[in-house]
Amino acid sequence: MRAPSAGDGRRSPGGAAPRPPRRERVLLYHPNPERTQELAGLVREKVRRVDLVTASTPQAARPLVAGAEIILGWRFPVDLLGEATRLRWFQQLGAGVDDLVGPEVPWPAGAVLTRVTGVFGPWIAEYVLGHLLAQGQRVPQVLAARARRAWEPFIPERLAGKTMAIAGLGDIGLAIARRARAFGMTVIGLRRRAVAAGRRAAGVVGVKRVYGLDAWPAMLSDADVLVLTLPLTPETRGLVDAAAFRRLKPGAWLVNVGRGAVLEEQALLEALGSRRLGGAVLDVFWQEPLPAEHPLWSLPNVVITPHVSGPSVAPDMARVFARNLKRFRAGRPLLGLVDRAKGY
Ligand code: OXD
Repeated sequence: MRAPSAGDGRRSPGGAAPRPPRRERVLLYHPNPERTQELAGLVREKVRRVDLVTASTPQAARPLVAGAEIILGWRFPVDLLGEATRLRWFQQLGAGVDDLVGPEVPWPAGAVLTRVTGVFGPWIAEYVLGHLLAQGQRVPQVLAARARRAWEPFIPERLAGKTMAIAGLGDIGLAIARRARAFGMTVIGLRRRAVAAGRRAAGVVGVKRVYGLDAWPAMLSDADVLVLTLPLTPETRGLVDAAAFRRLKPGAWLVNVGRGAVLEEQALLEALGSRRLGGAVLDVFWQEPLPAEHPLWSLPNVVITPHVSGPSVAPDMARVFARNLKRFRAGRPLLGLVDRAKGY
């Protein structure tokens, strides 16, 4: 799919003076007003010839939507899309687009959707490896002992020699795979289509075996750590269910940096409660913020972080937008183009 050309600076039909270049109307929406203003400042610095307006609430966005040709958005109130009659391009300010792709989302005809790719891999890989190392080095126990001034020797657990199964081998999954290999782990993984044993898929480097969705439970019995980076689609919703937990090596760890609903909530609670699962590091949830009364908070073998593994920091987002805007203006394919039918 190509971006609709913006037709910059063309000569007027009579061959006279060139028309002044167009200025795109851009609406920047982020629910956090400070983040909105920080990003708006950087966009104005980096990008010339845009009329940028900002909003942080649906009420503030409503009168601005109809004029917007481009929306830069995070947690955008999707029902307003029905009023975005001039919209040609929506740049999601994050990796996931599950809130924007359902059949109920009123997309204006001809508008394209892009997401951020190629930015979050290094962040999320440090999150995953950092938390796994912290568990192996017993950091919570060390801090607790330190608070008591207690000298309590123990043998740390190493990552080397263990197997990490990564469900989702996009740019984020592959960034995690590279770091895991550097720590001496064996990496196996899941992507939509399997790769025959002994063969390599283009771009999938350092992954010993790649399973497809149809045969993925087979990879679980080898996994010491299961990492989920999957987007939420009808195919992945509830994919990790009670049967999947039963297949995992007893005592395996789970890390979820994709979407909460890829996990079946009750099955996860049971697997953690019974210690079938050694523990979990969770950055994404069925509902965010995770309600204070949620039973996960009271399980000792769970690390809970508030959706911070791959932050959309303003300098990165401004760079992604500036790069894609150049392509948009030139009518070239946009980076991170989403196939709304597939859902990613
Ligand atoms: C996401 C993100 O999509 O944080 O969850 O980018």
